[in-house]
Amino acid sequence: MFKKISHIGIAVKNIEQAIETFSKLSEIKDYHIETVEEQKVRVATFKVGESRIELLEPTSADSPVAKFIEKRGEGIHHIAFEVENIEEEIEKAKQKNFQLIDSTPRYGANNCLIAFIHPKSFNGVLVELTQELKK
Ligand code: CMX
Repeated sequence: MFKKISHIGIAVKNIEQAIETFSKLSEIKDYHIETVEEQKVRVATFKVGESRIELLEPTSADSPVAKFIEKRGEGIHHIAFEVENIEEEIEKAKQKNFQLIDSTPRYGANNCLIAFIHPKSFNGVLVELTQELKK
């Protein structure tokens, strides 16, 4: 079962500019940036209460986020739900015939294991399952 909304990922062309805009709008000044090589993105994370906003800038032309921006423009890219045990949730989603993009978890931003479910499986919304790793 999903525990909470972990974060919303937003595809942006220019992360510095998006950070400035989101800081101005939210009045949240704290954030951190990291690069997730495997996903070919630079991620700026803002903590907003119990959840986060992740601004995603592609690091190469073949990044999934670059393709998304090319096809659909900037905007909401995915919703991530926190789960207790990602492998169990992947198995359950498979058994319920959801189309898994990742059938084994990968490493994502913010010290998490992640796995994506195809937007065709859920009304055009790309879903990320995420399990926080203990620090
Ligand atoms: N949300 C909603 N729809 C999306 C989408 C998204 N994020 N990305 C693509 N689509 C749509 C496409 O527009 C396309 O729609 P149409 O069929 O109507 O044209 C459809 O999904 C299928 O696209 P596709 O050609 O099969 O596949 P793409 O090459 O566009 O890849 C996807 C789509 C979701 C499989 C790919 O982006 C993927 O594997 N994503 C998971 C990894 C990822 O997104 N990583 C970046 C974030 C990492 C992080 O947060 O750490």
